[in-house]
Amino acid sequence: KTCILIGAPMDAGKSRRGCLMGPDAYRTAGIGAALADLGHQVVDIGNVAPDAADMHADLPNHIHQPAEMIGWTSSLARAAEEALPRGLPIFLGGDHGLALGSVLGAANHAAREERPLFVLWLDAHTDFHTPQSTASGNLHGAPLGYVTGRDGFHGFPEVAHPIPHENICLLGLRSVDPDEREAMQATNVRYHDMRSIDETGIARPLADFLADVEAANGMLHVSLDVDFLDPSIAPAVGTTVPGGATMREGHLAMEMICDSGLMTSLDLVELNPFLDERGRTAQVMVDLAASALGRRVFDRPTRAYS
Ligand code: DIR
Ligand code: MN
Ligand code: MN
Ligand code: MN
Repeated sequence: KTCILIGAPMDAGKSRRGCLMGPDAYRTAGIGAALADLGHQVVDIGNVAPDAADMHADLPNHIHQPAEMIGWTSSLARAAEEALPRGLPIFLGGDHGLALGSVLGAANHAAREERPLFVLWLDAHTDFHTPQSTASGNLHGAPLGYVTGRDGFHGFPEVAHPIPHENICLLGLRSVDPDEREAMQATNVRYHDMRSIDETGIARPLADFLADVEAANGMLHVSLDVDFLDPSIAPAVGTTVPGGATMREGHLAMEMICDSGLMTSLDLVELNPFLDERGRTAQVMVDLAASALGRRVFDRPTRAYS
């Protein structure tokens, strides 16, 4: 594959600073070499900047950096649309606000290809807010609200191809705000909290989802939030929540994604290198990306989950 690294040094999706150092932390941790060692062609296009944009008077006052969020959304959607015809874009975040743009661009590309887009969201949080429902004002908690076409994203690029709820699968949930919970429970989004992963394992819901992506000839965008993982193995994130995915659950999910051959774009988000020692969490994220792109101990004769 051709892996296209796209740096998104964005911090606008929340108040705590540091995620803007993420792209360079991933580069320093060797993401390029790790993917090249797996036989991929790696193109690093460097860092994207936000478009100039104005805030919109209809957005609530408590929204953090609204103009920057609008500008990042349009520039990253364009970056996604430019990269997807040439290879597999990997967005090096930056906070999860980058996914308003990366998923919007992937949805526009999939529509052009006349294929459905599916989204796998690996996160402690549902990120299903609207600008009106978010209490924090941090739009890193709103990308799934935006790309599914929820109302209230005034001034943001139009979502011409909203992702159908049934094309979305979330794994790892354990911190869901009341408004998001009500809104999500009213949909047929496939949301799996940590209890459900404890009960069934992570392989079963993921295998079911991947089988549906394949049956629909879908494209698959994977959005990996650092806080999907347990803070004991991935501490460098501003919103740690105890009780997250283990290292083995993370790698199993990534290896299954690789076996499926379905992933067409990937976000690595919410890494805050300022909260870490010696780039430990960046290294974990690079290793997970490598598993999603072919690193393994032994090959499997058939898919382990079929
Ligand atoms: C929280 C945090 N639900 C909010 N969201 C995060 O501010 O809306 N998403 N951290 O990954
Ligand atoms: Mn998130
Ligand atoms: Mn999160
Ligand atoms: Mn409007």
